[in-house]
Amino acid sequence: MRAVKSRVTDLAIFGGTPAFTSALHVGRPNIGDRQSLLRRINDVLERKWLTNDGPCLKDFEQRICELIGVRHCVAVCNATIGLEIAIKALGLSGEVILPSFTFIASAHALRWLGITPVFCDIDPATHNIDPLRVTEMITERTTAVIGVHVWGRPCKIDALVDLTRSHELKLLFDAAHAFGCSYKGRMIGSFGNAEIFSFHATKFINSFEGGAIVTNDDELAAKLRLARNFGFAGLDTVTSLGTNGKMNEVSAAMGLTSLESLEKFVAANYRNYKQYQQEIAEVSGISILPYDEGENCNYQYVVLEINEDAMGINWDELDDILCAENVLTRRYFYPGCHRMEPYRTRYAQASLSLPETERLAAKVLCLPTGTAVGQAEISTICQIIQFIAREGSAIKGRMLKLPLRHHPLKSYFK
Ligand code: T4K
Repeated sequence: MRAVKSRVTDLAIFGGTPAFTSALHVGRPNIGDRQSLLRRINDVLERKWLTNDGPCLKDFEQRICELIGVRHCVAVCNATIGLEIAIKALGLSGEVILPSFTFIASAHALRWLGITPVFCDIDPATHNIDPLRVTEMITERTTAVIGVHVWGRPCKIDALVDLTRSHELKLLFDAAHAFGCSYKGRMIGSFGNAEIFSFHATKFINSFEGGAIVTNDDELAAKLRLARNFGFAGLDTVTSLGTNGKMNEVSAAMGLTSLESLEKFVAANYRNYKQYQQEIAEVSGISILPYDEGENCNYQYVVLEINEDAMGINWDELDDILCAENVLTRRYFYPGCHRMEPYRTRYAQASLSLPETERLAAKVLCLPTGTAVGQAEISTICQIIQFIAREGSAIKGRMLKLPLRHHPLKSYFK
């Protein structure tokens, strides 16, 4: 077989031909059975019941309760609104502790409600909030901790439950990545006061846009349902403050259709993860974040950690090189929420207490996976990575001379 790249100048970043003619994305949506989706949408149109507690929504919520083994599922228009509704319904105020190594929505949901996010460092082995560090961040203003199950790998839930219980704090989980995953054999979704899933287009189960708050607390669930629908308790009775967090019927139809293909999507993600793992295993300077195969897992992120000393180039350079080949890797969650506005200006000292977050954010890259990526494409990506690792120092030398980097996503945001 002809090598994908045999000379450094074959790399597209140095003028060679890109390995792929069209872009491979991280987060390309999985599409379930089209006929099934179109049938459902047709039914929605026939019923002329497009939103507000429709039959698709009820069915979707019921299916999630069964799958997760949780009493209540309140589906919402996206996970960010889901977080906001849950935060409000739990009466959080003052300060809430959460990791900085997460998508910005986790922090924004708090700040949007006038609550101060207090960023806590992570355990570099798990990429999740470090319970030992949480204790140090608790003050008299702290009302809750939000754990984020980053990449679908569960937080140290037992430790977080113990410490929030002993300090009488609420415990929420941002489970945006963790639908279909388990912790000690129990499905994510039934821990803490509530957990929030995302069904955004880029998630392995999607409802175009969407999310769900799940809880075993009956009283909280009733509050969440009211809050999702402006606080309406009857046709013309509003009993509390609320917002519009409703999921529409077409989204719920897509969610139901996605759920039907859940096993197929997980199988594709697992196959991709194992192939990347095998083909990158021998590459020095790169490791793939492992998943606990003894648990349920959605394998929706393939996460690389790059060791610059061993590889010769850093994660940002690898990102640029792969993007030039049309492999649109993502640097999630660089540079960390604390280095983004409005937090960067308000908490200028935050990085001092977040050394692990800073180190990790500058070495993590996510690779394309999901049903849109095939075995041949992964082989090509791995061959390019192997080549880059072999030629690391020669590539580094040339990169330094480049006048301009060609990252399509980075230039889009400039
Ligand atoms: N908490 C956590 C821990 C989260 O990760 C997220 C969201 C949330 C809370 C909030 O959930 P939602 O409110 O969104 O339900 C993406 C997603 O937009 C975001 O939902 C997700 N996390 C985050 C990790 O990733 P971006 O900025 O990378 O999205 P975007 O639009 O650049 O999409 C990524 C790639 O996917 C693109 O290169 C193209 C491809 N794509 C995207 C869409 C939307 C497609 O091929 N088709 C599509 O329809 O944030």
